Amino acid sequence: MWKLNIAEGGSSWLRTVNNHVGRQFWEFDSNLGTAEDLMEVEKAREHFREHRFEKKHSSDLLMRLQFAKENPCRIDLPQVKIKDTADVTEEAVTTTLRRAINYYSTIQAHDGHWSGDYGGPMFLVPGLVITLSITGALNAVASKEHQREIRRYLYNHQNEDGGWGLHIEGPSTMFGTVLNYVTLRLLGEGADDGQGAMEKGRKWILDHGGATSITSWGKMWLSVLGVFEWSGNNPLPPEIWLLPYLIPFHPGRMWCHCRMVYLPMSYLYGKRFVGPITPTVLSLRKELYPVPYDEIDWNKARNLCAKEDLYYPHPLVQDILWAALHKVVEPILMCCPGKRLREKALLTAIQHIHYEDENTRYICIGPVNKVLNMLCCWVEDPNSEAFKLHLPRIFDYLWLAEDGMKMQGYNGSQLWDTAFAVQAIIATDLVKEYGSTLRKAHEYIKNTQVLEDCPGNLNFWYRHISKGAWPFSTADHGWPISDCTAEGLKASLLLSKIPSEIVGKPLEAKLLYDAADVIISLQNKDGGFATYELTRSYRWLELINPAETFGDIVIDYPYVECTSAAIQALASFKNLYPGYRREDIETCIAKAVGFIEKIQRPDGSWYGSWAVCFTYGTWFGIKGLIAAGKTFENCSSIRKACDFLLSKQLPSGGWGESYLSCVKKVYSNLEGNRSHIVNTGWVMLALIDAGQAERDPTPLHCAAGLLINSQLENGDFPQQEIMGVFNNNCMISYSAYRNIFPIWALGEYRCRVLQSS
Ligand code: LAN
Repeated sequence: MWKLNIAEGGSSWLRTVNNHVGRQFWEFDSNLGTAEDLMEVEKAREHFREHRFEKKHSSDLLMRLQFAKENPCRIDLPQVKIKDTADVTEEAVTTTLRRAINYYSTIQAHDGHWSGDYGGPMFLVPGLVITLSITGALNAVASKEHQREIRRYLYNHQNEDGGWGLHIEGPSTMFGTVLNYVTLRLLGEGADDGQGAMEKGRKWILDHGGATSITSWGKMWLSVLGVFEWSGNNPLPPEIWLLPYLIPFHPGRMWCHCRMVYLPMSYLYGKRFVGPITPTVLSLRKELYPVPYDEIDWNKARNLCAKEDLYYPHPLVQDILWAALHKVVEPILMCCPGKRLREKALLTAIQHIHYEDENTRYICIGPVNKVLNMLCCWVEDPNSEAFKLHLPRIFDYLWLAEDGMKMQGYNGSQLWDTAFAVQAIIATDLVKEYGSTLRKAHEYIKNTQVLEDCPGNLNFWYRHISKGAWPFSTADHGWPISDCTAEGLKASLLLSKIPSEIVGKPLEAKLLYDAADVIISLQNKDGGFATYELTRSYRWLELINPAETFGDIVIDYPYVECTSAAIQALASFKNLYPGYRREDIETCIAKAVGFIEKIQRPDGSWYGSWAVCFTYGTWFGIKGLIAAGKTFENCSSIRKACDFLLSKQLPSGGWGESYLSCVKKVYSNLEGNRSHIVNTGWVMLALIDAGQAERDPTPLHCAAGLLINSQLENGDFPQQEIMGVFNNNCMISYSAYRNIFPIWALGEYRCRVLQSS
């Protein structure tokens, strides 16, 4: 049976700064599990499969089954059902909360964090499988059980029309379909699998024009595999790294995710690297195109993109730029004397790749550059230590649920979820009852702060400071993020106000100061906060975004979420430590408030970039302004925002926002006007903060009733539609939100609406 391991190393090739705290990976052990356990797992899988077209999001049941066995939950409290808003009493809410936190405590890992499924995107497994096949490491790294679970996942997420989407809930795209089809083939599936799935997938591809119209990232993957020609790619010259930093499009000025993904891509492009041509590769050349491979017009293929994939169409300047590079510059760089420059550029690129690997303990900033960097290390030297150091870190990205094994969007969301969970539990005012849960979470937060900057000259490596920051996942990952630092600091400060006999010793003041320093250092001139770094270049750079499926990737833009989180953290910090950098903090908050007000939309909402969408952004907008001391009465932004939120309440009493809100940038209800407990939680939190209870508590009572009625028999909450997003167009799962936000919202409701009325 499969087992989730927590905070374990297990390979001499693993490096760690904190004894692997937060590390999570699944392992198969055939000796584990009773027949009954296995049957339960099988039942969950079967249930998912049967309903896979209606309910595309799995419920993270395998982890839940394991924890339920390890920490049995005593629930002696009866489930509460509300028939009428008059039934929403303090007792009903408190019972619901106790049942919810009892349950949520049972799925806390022993190192204090909450694990969970951070899947969603459907283009990550292919990168891994292609890399492992090329390097010949597939069978050595992925056991047959791993491969079976990956295949299960791919089959489970094939759409009814035979294609695969960009993410689990999305319609079929060429990018998703070709890559997942190829992946199944590399995992040993025949072109005709006997069930018709492969045929249907191939039909989708051919009906939509064939693999020449895959997106640019797809072209790159197919090229390294050997089923697409490099001449059918737009150029990604590594020489860009040799340009002076003064130039606005220097990679050092780009968003770190963009920079870190295009870095290894440019290495592979510069080398025109192609893996071994195997019989499967040769066969794929026939399967993926409606015309013979030799007759494909590769020059034309450079700019093809299926309409299903096109979110960000190339502007004309881009096409001109690529054509010039392709036709004029590349030919020079590919032969003497231009070749010398190419060699130098490749050396610079691989140097930056090694720096990134070393300083993330071979986890890398994300799943895309993880596998690309690993491939580059192998291309540089197949016997290198670097390649071996990469291998065990693959498992940090793999997650298993009843829908199969997936590659996650990060090596987890450990710190982020834990910081929110702490705030949620504290908001219920049931702190004494859940002291041990909070104490463990506190340990996790303390153990996960980043204590050092990256080594060397930070400017040379284009890195911001990290010392004192919190990452999104684990200390070993270590990339600092503005709002993760803010949420980590907020949670630490709240915990420091609770007696240490209950929650353990608080973080030393020095470390809190470091965190405040990091936050202040991340403010842009306009007052806003971006994600990992300062905004280093101009918005017009988006013109050269070559990724047709993603928007807003080229620079690190300022966001309402990050800016609001920074205000909240600095405001609580100032309350507790009024002596430290007081003026800086006050100016910082004032400027941040100005930024938030400036980016509010005319309808009163804020666009949330990292979760769905206007409910999320508006929650942050309101919360930031309130934390800075604004009120409903004295701030028209808050009044407008509340009107906006109230206007979207559904007859059921909840809110339910579709991922289409993010894509179209227009508020969109879920299909059938269904409500969603996570959106409902955010809106309740926003309205309670803005004093809705004193004006008219009815909308809050209705929403609370809905949350109470949604609770499951065991105290858990149901997994509904996917709620995370990045780059406007790709969705990502936040599996802990279904527990965190109902608890947080009902907690605030209990203390600030019911108890104060
Ligand atoms: C994340 C995850 C965390 C997230 C929050 C902290 C929640 C957010 O408030 C700020 C942005 C951030 C850090 C974020 C940015 C984009 C990421 C890194 C991701 C959504 C996880 C995966 C995604 C990454 C870009 C995926 C790889 C794809 C590319 C287009 C490079």
